[in-house]
Amino acid sequence: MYTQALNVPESGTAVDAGDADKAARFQAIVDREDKVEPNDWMPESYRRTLVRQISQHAHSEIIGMQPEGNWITRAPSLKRKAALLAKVQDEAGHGLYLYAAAETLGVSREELYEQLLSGKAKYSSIFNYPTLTWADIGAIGWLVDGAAIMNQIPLCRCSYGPYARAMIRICKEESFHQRQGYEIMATLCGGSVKQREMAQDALNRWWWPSLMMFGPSDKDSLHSSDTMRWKIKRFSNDDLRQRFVDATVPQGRHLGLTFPDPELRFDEQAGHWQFGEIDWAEFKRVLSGDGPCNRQRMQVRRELEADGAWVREAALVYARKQTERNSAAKIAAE
Ligand code: BYC
Repeated sequence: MYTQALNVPESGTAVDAGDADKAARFQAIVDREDKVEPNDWMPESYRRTLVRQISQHAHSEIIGMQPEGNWITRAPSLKRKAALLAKVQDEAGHGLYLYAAAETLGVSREELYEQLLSGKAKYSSIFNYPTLTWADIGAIGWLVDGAAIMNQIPLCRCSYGPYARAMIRICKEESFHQRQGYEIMATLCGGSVKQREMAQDALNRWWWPSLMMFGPSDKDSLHSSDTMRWKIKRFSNDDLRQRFVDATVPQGRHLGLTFPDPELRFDEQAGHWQFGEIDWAEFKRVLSGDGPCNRQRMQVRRELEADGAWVREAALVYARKQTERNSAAKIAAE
């Protein structure tokens, strides 16, 4: 397809076509909903945007293991422990598919890790909040994975093939995560007064940070116009945030919970739940590294990176020895 038309020198097209032609043909591919694949010609800005978004998404999955990992040893039953352990392992898997998708754009995994560890690359603001009680694990599943699904289902139709394909499996797993979170909340809400209070407290603390996951308001979003033109993003930050609120408020009310927003009300005419103003100063603070847990998250990540160094070294030495052994065997057989 596109690769054949533009990148394969024998066709002559790539050599002859000017950049403007290539860009127009690229946009035509995007507009007719074909997928762009790794060897296809793409504008440098498209490639850079994808590396930025996919790698930040991958970092979010990996850092996102920390707040939940905090409760694996303290889960209230064997069943809950097994489910949480599986969920945290799923997040690691998501991170790895996404790093692999980013690598198809010509960036190495080491570079991406380095960008995370140096603070150059962001990860989702939501993972800079602490998990204080078991109910937080329910709230994360219900709200954080719920927000993730709302944002990520449209990414299954993203114009870049490897990212779109990775998202299909990720979304299936996120749906299961969301359900297990809601089920934890439902169990707590059907329990003792103390358990209900714990669920309400978790909702109070996670509600606003969950709304911030969708990013700045449309008027302040830096990248949306490009990413929507390129069909990386299909809906704006504010549209997705509204969809999330509309889907989630009835779920919370069904559990008998209240939302920490005095301005929340259903607008019959618009058919949407209206909500109050997000604290954008807090959002900016968290993004700039000054949230409740930013330092702790990065310190843990750095320690894990250092602790794992011997595994990476051992794997490289083993791979080198295997190659040497194979070539020695080949020479002997000749
Ligand atoms: N947190 O122009 P904008 C998960 C940054 S993983 C931090 O609107 P864009 C899960 C943004 O990067 C959840 N930074 O950007 C895991 C940009 O900064 P740079 C992660 C944020 O890219 C484990 C600047 O603000 N999901 O669900 O068009 C367990 C301007 O924003 C945030 C993804 O990564 C934020 N909340 O839109 C459970 C999904 N918001 O890069 C669950 C893929 C914005 O210029 N990503 N920024 O330095 C996306 O869909 C988009 O990148 C975003 C932002 C909607 C997040």
